[in-house]
Amino acid sequence: MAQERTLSIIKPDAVAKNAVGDIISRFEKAGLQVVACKMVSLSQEKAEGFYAEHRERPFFNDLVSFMTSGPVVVQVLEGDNAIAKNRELMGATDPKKAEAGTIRADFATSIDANAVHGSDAPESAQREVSYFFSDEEICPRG
Ligand code: IDP
Repeated sequence: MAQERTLSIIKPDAVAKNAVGDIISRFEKAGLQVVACKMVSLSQEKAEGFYAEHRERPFFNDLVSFMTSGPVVVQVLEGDNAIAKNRELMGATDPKKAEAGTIRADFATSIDANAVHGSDAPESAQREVSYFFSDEEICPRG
């Protein structure tokens, strides 16, 4: 299987619930390695840029307000099939539709306050990782 990197964000609702450790533990137990990690408070501009592809969607302003409502933990996860594995661990966007045992089923409150973000494809993973991290900030574990 392909070694991949993906961007994960633990969103403000999950940080506020003190669920950072529980969520990272799920990544590690599934065989993903954290190769970069930081807590940041996103500016409006940074959040808008990150979600630029959703700019025309009706929920865009609410999404940006939510993502700037408190600190987030941004990480790069590395491992076999990391992009799909992370999406599987996260569960469906709407926690009501997320499979039992997934992060969103266990920690999300609603479709907007849904605990985590994960890149959805190799191209978006590459763009999103470099949106938050320089090469020097990523520490491959081998
Ligand atoms: P994803 O995070 O599962 O990849 P996307 O469709 O890319 O889902 O949407 C990005 C984020 O926008 C979601 O995680 C969620 O926070 C928010 N979002 C998506 N759809 C809705 C909606 O219908 N209402 C409110 N927020 C939404």
